[in-house]
Amino acid sequence: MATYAIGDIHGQIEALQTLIRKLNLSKEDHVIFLGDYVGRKSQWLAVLQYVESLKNVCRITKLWGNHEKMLYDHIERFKPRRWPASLLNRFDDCFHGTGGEFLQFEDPEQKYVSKFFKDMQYDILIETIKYSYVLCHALPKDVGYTPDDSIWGRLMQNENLDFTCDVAIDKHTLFHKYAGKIIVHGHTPVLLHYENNSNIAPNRLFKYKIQDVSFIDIDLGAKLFGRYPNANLCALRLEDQTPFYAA
Ligand SMILES: [Mn+2]
Repeated sequence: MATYAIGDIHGQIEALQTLIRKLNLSKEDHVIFLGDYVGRKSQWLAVLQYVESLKNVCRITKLWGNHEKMLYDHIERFKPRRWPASLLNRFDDCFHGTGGEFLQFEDPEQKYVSKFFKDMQYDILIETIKYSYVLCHALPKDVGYTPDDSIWGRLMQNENLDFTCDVAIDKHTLFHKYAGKIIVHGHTPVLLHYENNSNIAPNRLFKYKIQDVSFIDIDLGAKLFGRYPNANLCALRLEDQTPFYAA
């Protein structure tokens, strides 16, 4: 039995299928997706269908990413069969990851997408013999002042080994409740850390530590496949921290 975390897919169905084949999954295995299944101008509907089909292969847990949360919130708010172009223009900023294509959806597809989002969660605690983890898209749910803050907050280490975050977060919870634990997250492409520190490999997972909290960033910028040579997709086996890569 093995437990895997898979990072941001952003509609890259071929990379996801390549990666899944490398894992040789069986019924006892557990795969936790860290969110951001969808992405503009990508095969994201195919990704949703493929992720759902893995329920026949192993146990899966689906975490929210900010991109599908934007899509879901708009579906819930408007529930039209087709969205008028005026609405699309007005909310273009919110749709930047997803919704443009949604306008073209037929009703059964829209229902399918709504259904996919019914059994999502924000984070999950996983204990293995050696390690104590919390898995999340960007930050654990209770570190955000709202759940949505936790899927948007981008933590960046700075040169003083301190950090910055682009949303307000509950630092006390982060550094006390999660002290000694390992936060496995996506949302921030390792490429962004690499821009500050060229010793980091931009196409491999990135381990770092802030105060007593350890972090493993497994977002390898899959949305840039075809446009950036180091784009990759990563799965991390939690029992022994072995990484698997699509490319
Ligand atoms: Mn994200």
